[in-house]
Amino acid sequence: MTKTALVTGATSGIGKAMALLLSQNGFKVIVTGRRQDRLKQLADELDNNAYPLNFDIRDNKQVQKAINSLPEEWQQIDLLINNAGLAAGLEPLHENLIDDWEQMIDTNIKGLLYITKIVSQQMVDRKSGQIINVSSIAGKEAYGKGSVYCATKHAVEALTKAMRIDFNPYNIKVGSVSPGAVETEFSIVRLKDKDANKKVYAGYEPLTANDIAESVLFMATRPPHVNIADIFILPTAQASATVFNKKIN
Ligand code: NDP
Ligand code: 8X3
Repeated sequence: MTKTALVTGATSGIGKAMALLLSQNGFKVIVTGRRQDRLKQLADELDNNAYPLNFDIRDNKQVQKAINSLPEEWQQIDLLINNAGLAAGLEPLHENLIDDWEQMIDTNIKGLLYITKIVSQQMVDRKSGQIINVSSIAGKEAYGKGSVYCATKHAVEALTKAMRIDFNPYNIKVGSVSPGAVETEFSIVRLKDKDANKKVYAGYEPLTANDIAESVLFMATRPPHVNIADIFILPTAQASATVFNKKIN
């Protein structure tokens, strides 16, 4: 039977790559994000196998309205991928903008919770389903100038572990994928600089969004008795959050 995946943050980067790869591998995909034009373009690209849902994940009312608006044939969600997220700012804590804190906490933690609550309810009722949270190396290490982003991803790690326990009686698989540096729009958003990628990824080969999508596809296609709890994936040139083998002339 065709499975339906819901990928949050599918307008760009890792989420978009996951939506494309899952679709190529037989999943129907609900794609979400704030940028309506990109959602429409992606849904067109995926033909009839995608359904666009346009909402800001920080607003629980919008999340509820969007999920409740799904047509009948899209209502059963077998796989939820909590990918929407961001880092905002890269400064020591005392220099951070409070607005950046709010945006990261509201998106990476509260947004993930809002959509998980409504989608997990149907999985609990059916006693089946899978949830994959996109964590980060920042969920495993804390680094300077990244305090609140690291805190949000540490929260994602804690939520993943607790959700696996809460949903254990209901046959729901819960796991995470935890990437190191992936070249997407992440650094452009974080540094509020359209040329950020030229600096951040200079001198080494970062991961691509598709590298992460391949790991997620693997997790999503294991047999029923296998739950991959976490895939921690780094560029070969990256040894920790701050140690890179950079070749810069
Ligand atoms: P991108 O900036 O390319 O993509 C982020 C996605 O999140 C976009 O689709 C964006 O959609 C969506 N999003 C952000 N805020 C909201 C919101 N308020 N409501 C709905 N959607 C939102 O970055 P990545 O693809 O790199 O990031 C995806 C995930 O991967 C994030 O959780 C990030 O923390 C994590 N990650 C990234 C790494 C990296 O090095 N790139 C490494 C480890 C983890 P839109 O703007 O249209 O709303
Ligand atoms: C993104 C990777 O190292 O910028 O989660 O925190 S890092």
